Amino acid sequence: MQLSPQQLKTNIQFIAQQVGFDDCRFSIAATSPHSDRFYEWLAEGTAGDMKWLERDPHRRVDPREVVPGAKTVISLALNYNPGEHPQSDYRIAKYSLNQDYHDIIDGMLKDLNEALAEMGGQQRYYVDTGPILERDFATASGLGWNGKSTVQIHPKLGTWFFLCELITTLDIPPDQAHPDRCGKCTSCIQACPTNAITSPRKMDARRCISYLTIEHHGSIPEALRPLMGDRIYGCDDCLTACPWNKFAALARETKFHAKQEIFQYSLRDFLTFDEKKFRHVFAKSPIKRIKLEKFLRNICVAIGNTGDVGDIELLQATAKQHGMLVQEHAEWAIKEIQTRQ
Ligand code: B12
Ligand code: SF4
Ligand code: SF4
Repeated sequence: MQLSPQQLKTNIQFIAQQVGFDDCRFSIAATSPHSDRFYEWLAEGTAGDMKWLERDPHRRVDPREVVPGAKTVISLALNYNPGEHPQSDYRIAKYSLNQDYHDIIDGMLKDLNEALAEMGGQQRYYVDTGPILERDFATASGLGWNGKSTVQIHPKLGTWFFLCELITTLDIPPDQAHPDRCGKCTSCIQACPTNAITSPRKMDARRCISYLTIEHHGSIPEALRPLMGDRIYGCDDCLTACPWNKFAALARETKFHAKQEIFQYSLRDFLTFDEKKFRHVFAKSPIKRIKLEKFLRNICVAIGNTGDVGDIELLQATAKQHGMLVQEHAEWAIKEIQTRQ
């Protein structure tokens, strides 16, 4: 029996919930209404080292370029709110306190894709790394709205959720877009330690601590280092500031709950990590993606901002043991500590 478009929709939403997603909504596979903003952003050079964003930008703004004959984008949300964790002398973004979301969500999308294929659809599915403006299509589907921080806000989940999507040839009735509920609030813009949100819904990624600690490969610009404080992987300040997180519940997926083991270590402990230890502690974590050198670079910046003379000997030893990148940041940290004294 042929299912009606509305029956297809109800079935897909039911399966998405069974697979574990927290929300599932639909938009028409068409050019993003904000594609101009994306081209502008690229042209201004604010994407920094993320040259992969410049590859085939027309594909990123139009899902029909990715799946010929695509009719619908299915946007899905997965809550990652990791809950409370012990105190530490550093900060790591909430999304990376346990297992890598790419691995978890990929399996969930695979299940959903199989179900859609049985309904007669052809799909491509993505989480994070695919050629699609995930937040624009989530906005179009009414899943939430792009806040002034540029982060997608969900009326129930707040900011703590991942996005992913399936681009499908199935023709499914679209949902209504969600109204923008930021109102006069500017908390996220004020909370940003590096002024990376240059105006509402516009960011200079080169100033964002998430970019500097994760995506940026080389030396961190000296002017920005003091503003990074104790943040060693990602940044949550513009998310934490958002009042829409007031009722955000803990993630159902326990693999996102804060892994207590990470908090056994201090910044000084991290500085002594070698390849083997780094790979062991961050085995399933997204943190392993930045590799040891960049991790140590970030640790040096945090110690430079928060450490004391007791850290100098260890920083000197670290500078001797590692390549130019770590050496330069360790020497900077020593100077910062000495200046503070
Ligand atoms: C590149 C990237 C980054 C870069 C650049 C961030 C950025 N703001 O663009 C860096 C490394 C800095 C980054 C940081 C983070 N990221 Co990131 N990132 C991406 C990625 C891969 C592409 C984003 C992109 O295309 N940017 C281009 C710019 C131009 O897009 P934009 O800022 O969203 O601007 C658009 C809209 O604002 C819109 N627009 C403009 N004006 C208006 C007006 C209205 C009314 C509306 C509706 C829209 C609108 O037009 C613009 C063009 O499309 C996406 C995954 C994906 N494939 O989409 C994940 C993604 C956005 N990141 C994610 C996360 C979790 C983060 C961090 C929270 C991680 C952390 N804790 O450290 C931070 C948040 C920082 C922030 N304030 O955005 C999640 C966000 C989930 C959510 N709820 O929004 C995503 C979707 C990954 C995922 N699959 O879950 N990220
Ligand atoms: S993630 Fe941090 S640095 Fe980046 S825009 Fe938000 S508050 Fe600013
Ligand atoms: S902090 Fe305020 S302005 Fe920023 S995204 Fe949340 S509601 Fe919107």
